[in-house]
Amino acid sequence: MRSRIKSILAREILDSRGNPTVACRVTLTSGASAEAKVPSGASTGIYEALELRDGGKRYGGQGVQKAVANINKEISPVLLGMESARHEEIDDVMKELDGTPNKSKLGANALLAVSLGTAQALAIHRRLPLWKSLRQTFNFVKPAALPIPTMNVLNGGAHADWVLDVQECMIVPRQRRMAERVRAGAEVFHVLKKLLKERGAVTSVGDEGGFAPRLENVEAAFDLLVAAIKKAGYKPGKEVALATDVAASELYDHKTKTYIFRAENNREFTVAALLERYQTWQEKYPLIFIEDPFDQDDWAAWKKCVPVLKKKSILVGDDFFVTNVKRLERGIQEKAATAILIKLNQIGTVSETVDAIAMAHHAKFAVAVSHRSGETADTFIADLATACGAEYIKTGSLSRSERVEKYNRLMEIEREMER
Ligand code: 2PG
Ligand code: MG
Repeated sequence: MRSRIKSILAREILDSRGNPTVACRVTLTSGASAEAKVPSGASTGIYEALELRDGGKRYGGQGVQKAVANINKEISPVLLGMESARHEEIDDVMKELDGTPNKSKLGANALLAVSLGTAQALAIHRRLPLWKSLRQTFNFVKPAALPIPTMNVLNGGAHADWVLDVQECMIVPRQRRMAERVRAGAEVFHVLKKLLKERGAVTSVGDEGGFAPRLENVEAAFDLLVAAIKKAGYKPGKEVALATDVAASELYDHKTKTYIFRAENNREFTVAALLERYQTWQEKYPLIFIEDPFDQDDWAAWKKCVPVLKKKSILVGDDFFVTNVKRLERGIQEKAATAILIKLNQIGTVSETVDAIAMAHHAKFAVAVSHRSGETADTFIADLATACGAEYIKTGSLSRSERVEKYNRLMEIEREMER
């Protein structure tokens, strides 16, 4: 009785890029109260749920006053008095109120703020760590476990003015303990900075806290990472592997049906040529994770290449699946990928996110829970990744607080799990 929703109050805040986003405080009848903050992407997939922006002059059109008003005036009155532990019901009521397939009436940013805030307030009410409370509320296929982090230490693509064609070059520390993974990641990150300085390259960081130097090509980026891993005293592959987010929807030319690497003098790749390049990467580097290797609509390419590439790497659908069970179901049926990237704001509620995770795990797909390039101090994804036993978490580099806070939370969860 004491965990019913007593009040919901949203406001406009800024994300890590200085753009407005939605924050929402949910207070329960017990007095438990939490404020959730919603992230925002830059390389957004075309099938993502809609992020409602105001348009007009304020904040260059990026304001979220409409989404905030939708929470305070439309959603809040309907949810007051509802039992916070019945999370699916709450999400269903919001979906019905919105009534559109992509949450374009009220905004996925509005729905998600309420959904996240409810889960966080309930955890406080239960006096449980969030990951434990999530396990009480939802059914997960796998036991709770800490994920392996994929850390984006070299940024490119839309996140770093196209200094590099692939959006993210990541290191993947595979130590037994989370604290050791974080330490290995940070040590490699610092050695990488030294190596860049020695070459006279810039060491300023991109949106996700990774370095954004202009490098000759993607291979040069991987070479640098392997050198940094070795110099930091780790074995490439066994102790620290590599991952990449090609974000290929951003490279795809719909007219010519080719992939254009603009930082490499507009080099054009057919699917066959791109596949060959990926295979060379797999031979040369310990590349265990390739995200969005092909365009979000290029099902033929995914289907053709995944059987070839899956022996050495997991093939992760981000823009391809957009955390959407309909797209994921097709992907599973057609064996078009082997893993899914999970982003809460691609779909807009916690329940639907959990549904996508469950479908993936049932199909033996790997799950990588992910941040967005525009982030906040909210660390919900660290708890979600642990609660669902996600194989991976992708939450940026070892700098910028909005990234590092997730790692700090994961190390805290490790201690909570040992208690
Ligand atoms: C991605 C994400 C996060 P964005 O493509 O995987 O790294 O970027 O949030 O800009 O979509
Ligand atoms: Mg991606």
